[in-house]
Amino acid sequence: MAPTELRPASSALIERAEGLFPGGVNSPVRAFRAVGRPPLVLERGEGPHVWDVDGRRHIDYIGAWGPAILGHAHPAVVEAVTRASRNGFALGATNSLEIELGEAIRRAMPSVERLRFTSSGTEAVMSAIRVARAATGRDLIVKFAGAYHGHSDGLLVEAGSGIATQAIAGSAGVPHAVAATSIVLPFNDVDAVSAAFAAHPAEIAAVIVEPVIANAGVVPPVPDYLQSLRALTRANGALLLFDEVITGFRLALGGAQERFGVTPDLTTLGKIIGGGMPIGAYGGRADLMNLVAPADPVYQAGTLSGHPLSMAAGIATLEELEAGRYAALEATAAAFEAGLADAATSAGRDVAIARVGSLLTVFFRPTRPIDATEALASDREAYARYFGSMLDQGILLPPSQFEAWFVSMAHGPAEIAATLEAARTAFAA
Ligand code: KE4
Repeated sequence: MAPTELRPASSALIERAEGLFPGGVNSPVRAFRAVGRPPLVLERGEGPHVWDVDGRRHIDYIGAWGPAILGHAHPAVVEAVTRASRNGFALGATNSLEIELGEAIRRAMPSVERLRFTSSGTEAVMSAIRVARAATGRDLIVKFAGAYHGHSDGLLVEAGSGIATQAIAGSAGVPHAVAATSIVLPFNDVDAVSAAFAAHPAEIAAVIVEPVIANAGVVPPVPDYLQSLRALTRANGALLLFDEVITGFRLALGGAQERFGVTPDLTTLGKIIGGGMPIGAYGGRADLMNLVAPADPVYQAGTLSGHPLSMAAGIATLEELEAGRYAALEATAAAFEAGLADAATSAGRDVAIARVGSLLTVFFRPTRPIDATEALASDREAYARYFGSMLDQGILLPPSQFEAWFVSMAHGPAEIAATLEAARTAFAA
C-alpha cells in the first residue's frame, strides 16, 4: 500500500502543512527528505515512545534531537511546567527559576562561572562568538567541517579553497564578507589548526568545536585532540568555545568538558537544559561574560530569555540527572551498540558504529569516520533503506545518516531487544 493510504491522518496534515511552511516543516530535517519517506506527524510522546497521528507507536531514537534524555513527558518535568504555568508565563522581569537553573548548571559545569539564557542554541552560539570577538579584538572564527552550530550567518559556511583560507557561504543569503570571517578546518587534524594560527597571527578570536561532533553523525575526537585545541588556543591568544548544545548534560552531568577533562573559556548549551522547552545558554569565564549588556561593550538581549516554563522544565530535568543515572544509561547504550554490531555482522552488512555515551550512529561505510569527509562518504541510499525498514517495524531513527541516535534513560531492555530484533531484519533487507 502507498504510504499515503497507510497514514491517512498524517498525509492530510502534511498536505496542509506544505501549503503553510517551507517544505511543510518548521525545521528542515523533519521533512524526511534524506530518507525518501513521507514525514511523520507526531502527536504524543511518553518515555521511549512516540505516537503519530495515525495511531502508530514508535520506539524513538530522535529524542527531540537531544532534549529527551529522560524520555518523553517525564512526570516530574510535566508537573514542574504545569505548576509554573499557573503563575502565568513570561512576566518580563527576573524570575527566581532563572537563578535556580543557572546555579544548577554552574554546579555541574564549574567553567560556566557566569551565563546568560537565550531561547535557542543558535542564539547562544551567536552571542558567545560576539563575546569572543569583543574580548580579543579579533574577527576570525575557526570551526570544523561537519560541525553544526546553529544557523547564524557566520556559521553557515564551508571550507574555502585551501587550508586556513577564508570560508565561503554555505547558504544563500550569507554575505561573502560575513563568510570570510570564518575558517573551516578538518576535524581531528591538529596540524590544520596550527597552520591556521600561523597563517593568521593575532587574527583568530576563537575556535568553536562540538567536542564530539554529533551533526555529521557521531565523530568522536581522537585522543588528546581536545587537549591540543586547548593548548593551541591558549598559546595563540584565542578563546576555546565548546558548543555543548548536544553534549552538555548528555555525555556526563558536566558534559564533554567533564568527560574529556578539558576546560573551555566559553560554553554554549541548549536542548537538555530546557528539558524539551525552548532554550539556549552561553557562559564561561566571568571576565568574559562581564562584557555583556547591561554592562558594556557587548550587546545581547531576548524577550523570552530565561522563560519561567523553560526554567522549570530544565530544573526538573537536571534534578533527575543529578540523581546519577549516567552509569545505567552508559550500560544500556553499550549493550545497544554491541547488539547492533552483532545484528550487522550476522546479516553480513559492513557498517561502522560510532558511539560516545548515549550518542551513536550506524555509518554505512566500513570504518568509523575520522572527519566529515569520511562521514559524507557513507552510503546514504543504504541508510535510507535501513531507516525505512526500521520505521516499518516501529523503530523511529533520525531521518538522516548525518545525525546522532539518542538513547534515553527511558529506553529499557524491552525497547533495546525490540530494536535489535528489527535491526536484524533491516540489515538483511
Ligand atoms: P537550535 O538553534 O536548533 O536550538 O540549536 C542549534 C545547535 C547548536 N549547536 C549544536 C551542536 C546543535 O546540534 C544545534 C542544533 N541541533 C540540530 C540537530 N542536528 C537541531 C535539529 C534541527 O535543526 O531541527
